[in-house]
Parts: sequence; structure tokens; C-alpha cells
Amino acid sequence: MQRSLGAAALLALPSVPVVAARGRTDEILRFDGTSRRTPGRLRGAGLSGRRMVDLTRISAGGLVVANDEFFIRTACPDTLPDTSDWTIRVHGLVERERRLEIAQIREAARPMGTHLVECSGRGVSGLISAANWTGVPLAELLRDEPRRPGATRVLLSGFDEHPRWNPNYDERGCNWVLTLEDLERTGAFLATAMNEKPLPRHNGFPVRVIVPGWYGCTCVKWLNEIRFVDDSAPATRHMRQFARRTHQRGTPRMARDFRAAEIDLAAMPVRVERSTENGGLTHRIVGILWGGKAVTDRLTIRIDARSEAGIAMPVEDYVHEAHSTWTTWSHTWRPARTGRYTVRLAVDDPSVRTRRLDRGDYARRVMIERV
Ligand SMILES: Nc1nc2c(c(=O)[nH]1)N[C@H]1C(S)=C(S)[C@@H](COP(=O)(O)O)O[C@H]1N2
Ligand SMILES: [Mo]
Repeated sequence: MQRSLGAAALLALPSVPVVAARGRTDEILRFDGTSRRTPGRLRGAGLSGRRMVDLTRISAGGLVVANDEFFIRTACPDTLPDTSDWTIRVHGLVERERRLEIAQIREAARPMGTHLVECSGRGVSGLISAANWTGVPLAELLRDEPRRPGATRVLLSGFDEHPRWNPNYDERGCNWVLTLEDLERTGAFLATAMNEKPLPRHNGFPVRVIVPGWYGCTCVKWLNEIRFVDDSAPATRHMRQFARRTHQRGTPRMARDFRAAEIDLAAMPVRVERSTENGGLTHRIVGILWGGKAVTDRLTIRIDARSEAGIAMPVEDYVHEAHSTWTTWSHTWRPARTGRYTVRLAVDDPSVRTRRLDRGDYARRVMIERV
């Protein structure tokens, strides 16, 4: 039985169709909307610089995305100053302002585990990746900071001075206000390395924030400021722009009215593998599963034809071992006829919050031309 495309597949898998040895034709069917932009390559620069991951090629062996393939949501500003003596300004409601030096952070850095980052905007198009991170927990760095009364939160901000930007279109600036409790609870950390190598420039070199389990818009790159604030701190422009995408109620004016920007459990299909076995066609839907606060074994799949709704069935093949990163799943499928189908996943457990799945954000369509 073919479980997935095998270990080294993330880089090695050629584009469709694949003609395999021994006369057997294997074909990869893409879901709609997969190939609109060239995945795997950095397109554009500065604020509009993007690199999508080619989710069609994700396999059980490629679940830690290599540094030159990890998604990029905003490329490094051309104006980034010299990084050799990078410092982070720690100020606001503290006894004494100070500069946290990059050398100090590197010295304390250690493995932080594998964590997934997803852009709250466009997960379907490949702005999602996971890596092994190295860094220092923010709670540890800030726990003993002599602070002034009322300092309950920190505003984390990065360098975002892009020489060219279009205020009508580009979202410039990245910052987020987290409570000191959020830092402890999430294990938010300052990352200096990704997959045992220094952070790539476009992923925040020399230092970025990773908030495990929260959307990418909280994971500030090129971090240069930590400001202690109190409960009256306003929400930033960036936070308000991301209010909807992080499931806030309306667009809160105050940071304290923002809820945790948590990634709910979610899953989506990424490809259909078609092979000829014993003279018949076998379809296998392969997908990814990520997010949430606990692992699940209640993933279900529903496949709707244009004129006929399917019924939810337990997904056949997956092992969900860690909710801090993603995993693959697969499911055999025998489409009765040709046509367009919609595939959607759900979790058959009312105690698990799945706002995006419920809303149909990750429902995807595929065309079946042969059965
Ligand atoms: N300084 C800065 N940090 C940033 C951003 C940004 O534009 N500027 N974009 C954020 C968003 S919206 C996402 S999804 C993540 C993406 O991280 P990546 O580009 O390393 O994949 O970075 C976040 N950090
Ligand atoms: Mo994002």
C-alpha cells in the first residue's frame, strides 16, 4: 500500500503527471486554486515579496520545511540596518530602559521544538510552514524586568521601514500586544535559528518572535522593540487590520479586548494521488492537519459531488501526535463518476473548536476526469 509519496518527496516530486516505472501511471491531481501563483519561489520584493509553499508536494517526510522553502509573507525591507550589533529596545513601563543585545539572546538560545506558522490570511495558498526553532522564551527574558505598576502586557514590534509602499494596498508594520500571562502560557520565544541554521533574512534575521499556536501576524520579524504597557494600551493598527482574520469580535479599540490569536484545529486536502492497481484506478486523497490545543483521532472527511452531498466518514490513515506542528493524512476514494467534487474535513468532537473548518475556509474542489 502506498502511504504517501515517500521521504525525500518535498523537493524531489516532479510536476504532474508522473509516469512511474513498471508501466504503472501515477498521477497527481491538484485542487483548484493551487497553481495560480508559482509556489516555492520568492516573488516580488519588500512588502509584496511572497513565497508560497507548494502544498501539493507536502509529504510525511517534508513536514519540517527547509529554510529556502519556508513561506515568506513579507520580504526583508531593503532598508534593514546593519544587523551585526542589533539590539532590542526594552522600554515603556520599566524602571530603566535598556537594550537587549543580539549576542545575549544567541548565548541563551536553545532548541524550542517544532512549531508551525500559518498566515491568518491565506493558508490555502501555501502561506503555512513548520520548522525546528532555536531561541529563548520571552517569559524567561522578561520575568525579572524591574517594571512600574500596571505593566501587564508587552507590545512587540519589528523593523518595517519599506522605502516603497502603497497605503491603499500594503499592510506595513507588524506588532502585537500580549499579556505577560500569554507569554507564559504559549511559550512565546525569540527565535534566532531555524532548522539549526541562522534565520534566513526574509524570515526575520537576526531575531523574530514565534508564538506557538497563534497566527503568523503575531510572530514579529526583525524584532527591535519590547514595550511594557498597561491595560489601557490601544490596539495597534496592525492588530486592528488582523482583527477579523484572528476571529475577534468586531475591531476592538483596546489591546485588552483582543482574544488570543489561536489557530483552531484545521485540515485540508492538498492533492489526489491516482494510480492503477490490478487494472482499476485508485484515488487517494492526501491532506494536512494542524492547529488546535490537543491531538484528535476524530477527523472526518466529506466529499460532495455537484448534485449529491456525501456523508462524513472517519479519515482512514493518519496519526496525530503533536498539535504544535502539522501532520499528513490520507484517505482512499472511489469516485462513482467524473466531475467536480468538493472535499471538506471536520472534527467529530463538539469539545474541539474548529471555527475555520465550520466556515468552510479549507473546503477545496478537485476535477475528476477519469474513474
Ligand atoms: N516585521 C514584520 N514581521 C512580520 C510581518 C511583517 O510584515 N513585518 N508579517 C507577519 C505575518 S502576517 C506573518 S504570517 C508572518 C510570516 O512569517 P514568515 O514570512 O517568516 O513566514 O510574519 C509576521 N511577522
Ligand atoms: Mo500573516
